[in-house]
Order: sequence, then C-alpha cells, then structure tokens
Amino acid sequence: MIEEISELIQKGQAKKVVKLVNEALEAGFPATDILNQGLLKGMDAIGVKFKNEEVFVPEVLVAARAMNKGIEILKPYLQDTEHQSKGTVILGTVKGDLHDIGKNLVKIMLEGKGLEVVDLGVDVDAQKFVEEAKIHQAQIICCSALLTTTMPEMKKVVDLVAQEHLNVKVMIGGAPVNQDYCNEIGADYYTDDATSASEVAYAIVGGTLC
Ligand code: B12
Repeated sequence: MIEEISELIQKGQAKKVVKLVNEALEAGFPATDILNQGLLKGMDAIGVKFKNEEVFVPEVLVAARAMNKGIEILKPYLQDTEHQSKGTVILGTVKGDLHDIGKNLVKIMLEGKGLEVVDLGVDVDAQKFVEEAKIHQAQIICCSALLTTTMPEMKKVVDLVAQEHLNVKVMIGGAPVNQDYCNEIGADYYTDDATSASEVAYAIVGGTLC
C-alpha cells in the first residue's frame, strides 16, 4: 500500500494519494512510515528522474501538489500536541528559491512541538527574516534552501543577525545544505530532516541545547 502511494506521487495523482493515505492510516500504518516510505520516497524518485531529464518541471509540480495533499492528511498524526507553546520561530525559504515542500514539513513538525511559527513563505530575503524576528521577538530563524545558488542568502541572514547583535539562533536546512556549510557560514544549527529540526528547536527554546 505504501509502495503504491510512492508510485502515485510520481504520477502526480493527488486524489488517489489522498484516498490511499487515508486507507493506510485506517489500516494502522504509522504516519511517519506513510510519510517517509510513501510520500518522500515518491518525491525522491521524481527528483532522480528530474535530474536525469526523464521528467520536467510540470511533472514535478503535479507530484509536489500530490505530495502536499498527502501531507495535509498526515499533519494531525505527525504532531505531538502535548507540548505547550514555548517560543517563536521565523521560517522561510530563502531569496530566489521557490521550493517549499521541505519548509512546510519543518513547519508542521515545529508546530507539533508547540512552537509558534511565523511562516514567511518562499523567496524571502535576509532583511525580512531579521525584521520579522525582531517584530515577533523570535528565538530562532529557520532558513530553507534547495538550490546551491540560493544558499549564500543564509550567510546574509547569519551576518545580519550578528551585525544587529540579536539574540536569535539561526538554523539552516534543505537538500544541498550540510553541517560543513553550517560551520562555514557560522550558522548555529543544521539538521537534515524536519523531525530533528523540531527536536533541536524545542531544545533551544527549552534551554537544554543553547
Ligand atoms: C519539487 C522540486 C521542484 C518544484 C518545487 C515545488 C515546491 N512547491 O516546492 C519545482 C518544479 C517548482 C522546482 C523548480 C526548480 N528546481 Co527543483 N526540485 C524539486 C525536487 C524534485 C524535490 C524537492 C523536494 O520537495 N523534496 C522533498 C522535501 C521534503 O525535501 P527537502 O526540501 O530536502 O526538505 C527536507 C530536508 O532537507 C529538511 N529541510 C528542509 N528545509 C529545512 C529547513 C531547516 C531550517 C531545516 C533544519 C531542515 C530543512 O527537512 C525536510 C524534510 O525532512 C528536487 C530534487 C531533490 N531530490 O531534492 C529538485 C531540485 C531541488 N530542483 C532543482 C532545480 C535545478 C530547479 C529549477 C532551477 C529547475 C528549472 N530549471 O527551472 C527550479 C528552480 C525554481 C526556484 N527558483 O526555486 C535542482 C537543484 C540543483 C542544485 N544543486 O541547485 C534539484 C536538486 C533537482 C536536480 N537534481 O537537478 N523544483
């Protein structure tokens, strides 16, 4: 069943994805398995085909839409609602970058930890991240980037936070980002998936990781 969800993502069949995700939940599959082995696996496969020029932007877009529909169904099952609101996170995809599936997953997981999330959307410049952090007195800025060409915007965020002496941690992520890059630009944290991003964020505001 989960394999079929992955296939349907690749075909961009949103309605069928919704139906099958619901059925898989009813059948007792854990939401994280449906996400990781179904939806994300399908998106990974599309990524490989995209790279190899076997599919093009329109196919990737319909797959992304199907993926988002599936995530919507899983959202309540992925969130751990026991946590009380502890802090505020500014989240966005950096300037020049329109990829938002990973960012949206990070948002779901952060909210699941009871954190307040100010989602700035996509194509967000460094100035905006920092302004919003000040307005909302946020503890964390989370930047997502999926393109090697847009990653440098993250360094601008780090530099601006330092320049303004803000007491805000900068966490970065996205497929091309890694710990080395995090160290190189002086960001505070990097994680490679949405669940660990939310765990680190929760620890930061809870005072156990700062
Ligand atoms: C879907 C997709 C698109 C869709 C985006 C739809 C959408 N609404 O997001 C569309 C079709 C619009 C698109 C467009 C383009 N894309 Co594109 N796209 C992808 C694809 C296939 C999947 C990305 C994705 O959603 N993955 C699933 C999510 C869940 O994974 P993720 O984003 O990595 O997020 C996870 C972690 O990284 C982490 N995370 C994410 N953000 C954050 C943030 C923080 C703070 C933390 C801690 C963690 C974290 O948590 C997430 C969940 O675990 C990738 C291939 C790939 N394998 O990545 C190419 C890819 C990213 N795209 C690529 C390219 C080249 C483009 C285009 C330039 C193509 C073109 N010629 O037009 C344009 C650029 C448009 C723009 N300006 O942004 C390249 C980038 C190459 C590079 N190294 O720079 C890739 C790698 C494909 C390839 N192999 O060539 N794309």
